[in-house]
Amino acid sequence: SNQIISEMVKHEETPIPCFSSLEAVYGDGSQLEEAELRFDHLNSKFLQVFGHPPDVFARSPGRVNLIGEHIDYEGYSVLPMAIRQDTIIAIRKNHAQKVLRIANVNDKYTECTYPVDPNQAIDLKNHKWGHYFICGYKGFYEFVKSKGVDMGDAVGLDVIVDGTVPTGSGLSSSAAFVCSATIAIMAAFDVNFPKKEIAQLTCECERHIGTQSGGMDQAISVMAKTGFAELIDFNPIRATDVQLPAGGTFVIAHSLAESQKAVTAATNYNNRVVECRLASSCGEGKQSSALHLLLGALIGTALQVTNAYLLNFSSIGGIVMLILLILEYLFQIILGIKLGMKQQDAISNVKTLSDVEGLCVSFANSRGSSDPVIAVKELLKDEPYTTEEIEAITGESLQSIFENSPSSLDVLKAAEHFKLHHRAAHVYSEAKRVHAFKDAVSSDLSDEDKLKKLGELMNESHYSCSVLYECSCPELEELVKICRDNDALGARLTGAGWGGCAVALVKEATVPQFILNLKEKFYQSRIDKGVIRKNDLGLYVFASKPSSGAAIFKF
Ligand code: NG1
Ligand code: MG
Repeated sequence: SNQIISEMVKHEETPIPCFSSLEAVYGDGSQLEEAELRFDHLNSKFLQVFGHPPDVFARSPGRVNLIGEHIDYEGYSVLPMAIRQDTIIAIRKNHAQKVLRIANVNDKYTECTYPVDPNQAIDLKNHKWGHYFICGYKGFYEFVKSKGVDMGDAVGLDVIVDGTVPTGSGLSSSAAFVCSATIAIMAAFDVNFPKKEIAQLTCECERHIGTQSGGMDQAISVMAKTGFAELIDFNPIRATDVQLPAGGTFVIAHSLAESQKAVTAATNYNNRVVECRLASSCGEGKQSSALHLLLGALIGTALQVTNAYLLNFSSIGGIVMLILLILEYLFQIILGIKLGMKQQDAISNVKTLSDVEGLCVSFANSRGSSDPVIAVKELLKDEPYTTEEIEAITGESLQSIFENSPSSLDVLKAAEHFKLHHRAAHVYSEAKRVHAFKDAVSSDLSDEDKLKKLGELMNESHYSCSVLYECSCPELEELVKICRDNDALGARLTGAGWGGCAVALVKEATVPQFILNLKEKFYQSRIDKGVIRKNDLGLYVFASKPSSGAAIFKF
């Protein structure tokens, strides 16, 4: 196992591989043929648009998340695998023209031009597909600057993009684009870095589009290995290979509802990030936090319960117990401060639900459990919190708490209330399911029993996403139900949700029949209505094997 560990470390420490032929990434089958066509086409399109061939290419894949949804930005591990669909970018430095020209092989995406200034602001109110390239561009310059590398004067870049990851589908077309852009820019400038640094860098890059992303998509896109799913840990980013049990296949199926996260961020994705932050911490460097929030909620709950007890004159023991708990809780904070932690530090260091897990666990422990979900149940009320209620607890206005985060302020504008209890309950329970999934894979159960267990965990994950996190939609609910009714061992939405794909775990031998059933029961009516074309079905429902990560090509 020492050898395995050292290989693991080596993998993350290695730079993005550079190949002079396609086989290393695309194998030698039909995928290779398809890739050869795409690279030829990119080359000739490049010549046609820019009048000369590209210097270098970079590719980065999309991903399907098997389990661990909406918890990466809360600091918890997730378990995705790369899919074969990817974004390929051809690039060349252009010293003659001080402009970034971003074209696409697909005419649907018209050429975008941007200035070469790495400090340019991205016009978020006016969303354009090329913005994703600029995410990589800005992030690249910030990164090299932080490393003390002098890039000299900015030069023009000629770029053509070819992406096959379906957009708005929860398969991370955005990360495939941002990662391939960043890596193409690196390759054009002839620099390379360890994969784990690029995973971190590309995660930060994508935040320039205005989503407060966690790092899952970029991490798997950069660090994936053929044949393995990866357990991705954060802070620091790490990838551990997960060999899935034999006999099972993951089938990806599109609900045909498109989820445009860059456009709906304020009400969907960023809203949940903000809710989690409020559930755990209200402070970006401010004196308000989880500690206040949990404490306020605790006292609130205690008073409520105490009132109830007093009303029916029973259970003096219950009151004593509650008072003890409050004292214990206060004691923890005071202890922290007495042990040398400044109050402000104790408070402002809490940003995510994983930061307060320790506190939750010790609270739960006092109740004879080690489950943070128990603490959430008792400390955060079931009903949504209003802004006024939260401000009463934190003693500070939400506007001022989030004053440095414009995208959070957009969330506050759009939100009526905050479902702290439900969101936190999802995050803590989902985090546990990821580890249960990983443990089942490496247990000594038979492959068949392992697959059964993985399927159950996927079903539980979907329930939690749908009911507690409310990131599903009617089309996904229908599709997941059809998957289960047709013998999937488990099925769930994948990616951010609110549309996009479901992933189903299916016994390998039954995959063709399963796909036929989905076609008949879900897609046929949509074909009849003209929503999709029959010939395109293969784009919307397909079996997927774990594919390889990002690469550079220089021929
Ligand atoms: P998708 O579905 O690819 O947009 C998003 C986030 C992930 C993760 C998932 C939910 C970005 C780039 N990606 O993925 O980090 O939070 O939602 O698990 O925002
Ligand atoms: Mg995305």
